[in-house]
Amino acid sequence: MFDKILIANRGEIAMRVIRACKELGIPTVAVHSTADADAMHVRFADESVCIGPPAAKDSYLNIPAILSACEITGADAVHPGYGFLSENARFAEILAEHGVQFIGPKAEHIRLMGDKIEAKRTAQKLGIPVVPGSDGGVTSDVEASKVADSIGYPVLIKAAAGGGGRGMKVVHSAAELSVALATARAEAKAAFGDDAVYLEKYLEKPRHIEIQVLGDGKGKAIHLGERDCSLQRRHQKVLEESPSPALNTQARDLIGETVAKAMREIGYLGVGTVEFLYEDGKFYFIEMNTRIQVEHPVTEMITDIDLIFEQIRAAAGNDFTLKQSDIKFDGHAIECRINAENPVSFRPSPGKILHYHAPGGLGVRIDSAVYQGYTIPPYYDSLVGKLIVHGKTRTEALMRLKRALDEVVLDGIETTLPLFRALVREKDIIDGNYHIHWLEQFLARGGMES
Ligand code: MV4
Repeated sequence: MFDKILIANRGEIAMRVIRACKELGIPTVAVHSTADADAMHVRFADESVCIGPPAAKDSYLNIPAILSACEITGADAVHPGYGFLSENARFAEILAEHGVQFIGPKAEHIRLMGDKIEAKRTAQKLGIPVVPGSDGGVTSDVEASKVADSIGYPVLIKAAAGGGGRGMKVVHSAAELSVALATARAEAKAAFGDDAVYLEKYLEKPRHIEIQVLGDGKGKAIHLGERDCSLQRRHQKVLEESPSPALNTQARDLIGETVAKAMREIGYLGVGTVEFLYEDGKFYFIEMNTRIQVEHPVTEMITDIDLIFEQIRAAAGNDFTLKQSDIKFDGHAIECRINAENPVSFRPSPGKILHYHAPGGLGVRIDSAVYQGYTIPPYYDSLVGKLIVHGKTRTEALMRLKRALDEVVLDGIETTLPLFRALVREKDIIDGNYHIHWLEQFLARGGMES
């Protein structure tokens, strides 16, 4: 195992990694910007190093500063959390060149999945179902219109270097195609420095269902079921749950085993998430994320597997002890992302937390890094904490969520708590009857005002 782990992140995920390290008996190093001197991860780590000014590009994205912090403290591994440098293949390589282990997948797999065209091609080759579309990138109008005619309109233009919803364009008819293609290409070039785009059949009302995988990097891999993350706003997930209300055991086992087999074939190391759109009983691969995700706790709650622990074990080169048959799915979990935002306008609301009371009781988990008196700085994302509930059934989990939401006290800033208090009372949510556009439609019809 590692002698000392440096956490190249902040907020609740830094706390989550510190907790796993404490249980493993591994000392930790926090890094922080000048704006985060009072942050909880700095207090809970064994050591801390200030790595730069508030702007992320000068601190949490500052590779030389993070390397120096490893050197100064003698850390032999870095956990990147999510966001920041977590999917930066070059960072993983630079650490390796300095004798520091990146806690994440092999650099080649990070790079492969970062290119959405290559990722899709690889997925298809590995037997994972993909969205019908162009075979790789499209370069000419003629090629694009051939593909579009064969799959049928509407089609979606996506950027190879995009992902997470950035650089997409829906095209409804042949007449719009040429202009849309030129625009998408120009926008991709400006945003990512890469104008490669590809075409897909546009799915109108799918769900977003993702499969959690875990591999040892030596050809063993398992899946840990799915998370339904269909409730999103502007490509930001708002509420996630597992199991998905849309799947049965047979559908889960089939897609899970397909994905796990693919991960065995490429020798995937550590945790990963394979994202699908799910419509009319069929799965369509869209992307793979090569990092731990914000919503990983819902999987932890129903499998009783510590994903950060497994990630660290795998990165240290340990052989797999888990078998697919060891994985049992127990009950139902739901996560709410509580953001420091106005619940109607979603404008960020940083500031001082005047009163804080966390909910508790059976089946309630909070992953957060705030405390009463803490001032949320304006420089980073607005996630304040995650409320995760677990119950024997979905009904029980929802009941528990409603109860826990009413227990939270978080004063001094605006939060998205009122949104969740409204959502748990919506018939479609109670029935599990929603898709990727449901939340934006709910907000557009004034669901929060009425
Ligand atoms: C799609 C799609 C419909 N059809 N692809 C958006 C984020 C990126 N990961 C993929 N996205 C989509 N890809 C096809 N062929 C609709 C979306 C999409 C979406 C996907 C998941 C969750 C929320 C979404 C919101 C809008 C659009």
